[in-house]
Amino acid sequence: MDMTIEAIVKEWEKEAALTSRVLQALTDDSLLQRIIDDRRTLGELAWHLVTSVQYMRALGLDFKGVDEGADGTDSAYEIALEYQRINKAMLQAVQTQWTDSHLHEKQVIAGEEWRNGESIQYSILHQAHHRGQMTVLMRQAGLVPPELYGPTYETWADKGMKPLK
Ligand code: NI
Repeated sequence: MDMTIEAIVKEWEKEAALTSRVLQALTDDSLLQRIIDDRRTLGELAWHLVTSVQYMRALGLDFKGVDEGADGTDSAYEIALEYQRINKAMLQAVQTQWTDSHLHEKQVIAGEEWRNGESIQYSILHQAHHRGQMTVLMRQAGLVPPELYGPTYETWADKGMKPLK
């Protein structure tokens, strides 16, 4: 990916659309699904993707984060809505507050030097990582995950093809 605002915003929008697709497929009941007792629930992972966008403020971007004290919700609809809001606010901040040169500026994050553009790429991959976890929990909750990077079991079958093993 080019280190330009245009390229990064385009990539982010594409990946955020996939995250939104996952969030919109959740039901309120499914939010309590977890793999084992002391691990994060599907709802906690979903909320984590909302708050992880907020961390982009640590790069110097100024936009409204989640409300003070908000620690998730039991409404899948609200989580999906808040994700869309914060995502739009973050992208608007990138487009109005940064130029391409900001993407090359370095900041120390958790003891390591990161260029801002790298931090954004990392955050894009971080979302993909958690989407993967979420689609497994969705299956366990009896939901059908949406297509993300290719066909799902159901969409293979819909096309009259044998799902891959
Ligand atoms: Ni994470």
